[in-house]
Amino acid sequence: MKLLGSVTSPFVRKVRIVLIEKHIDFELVGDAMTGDAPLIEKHNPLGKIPALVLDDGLTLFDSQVITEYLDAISPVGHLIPDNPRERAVVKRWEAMADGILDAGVAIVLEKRRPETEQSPAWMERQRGKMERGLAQMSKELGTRSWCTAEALNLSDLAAGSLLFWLDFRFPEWLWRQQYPNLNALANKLGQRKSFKETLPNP
Ligand SMILES: N[C@@H](CCC(=O)N[C@@H](CS)C(=O)NCC(=O)O)C(=O)O
Repeated sequence: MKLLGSVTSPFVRKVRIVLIEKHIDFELVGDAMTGDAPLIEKHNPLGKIPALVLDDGLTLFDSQVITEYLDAISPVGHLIPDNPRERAVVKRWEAMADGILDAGVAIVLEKRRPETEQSPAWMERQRGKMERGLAQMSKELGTRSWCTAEALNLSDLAAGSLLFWLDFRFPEWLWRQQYPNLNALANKLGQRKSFKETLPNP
């Protein structure tokens, strides 16, 4: 299977981390967004990365569909619980982390527009989603070792993809000091092979 993406996208990183954690072979096509007619548009009409092209040609998107599929095709390192409520709680964490990323990506893109066309009020609204989302994550993590269970699962991997992306794109945000429990979680995740092998600046 081929993963279409870029090395800096946090959504692509989450999928790469899941692939590595589950020992699934894949080929990363890291320039799927570049050029006038980016490759991604041939595979995902929405023009967003990641997209996973399966060996039979079916393309899967978005990242939450892909992570669920990957967990289902291999029993190795089960990442999404079978119990409906536990499953929903894990998926909710993934939605929360991805939602914070959506707001963050929107701010990054807005800042790339000419300054006169930027909307400070709109960016402030996105920032509010990020601030509230991170506060909620910290509150729900509390003193636990992992986000939702006694062992690592998809909720932790999604949270980690978000947290390291904050370091990368919002270095001025001292979230590690603000939320020591999220800092401890990130430090623990950062030791894993899957995170070490997917750094945005290898
Ligand atoms: N909900 C999507 C979000 C993906 C996304 O926003 N990817 C960004 C890159 S980080 C993108 O492709 N943006 C291009 C665009 O929106 O046109 C997912 O989880 O896969």
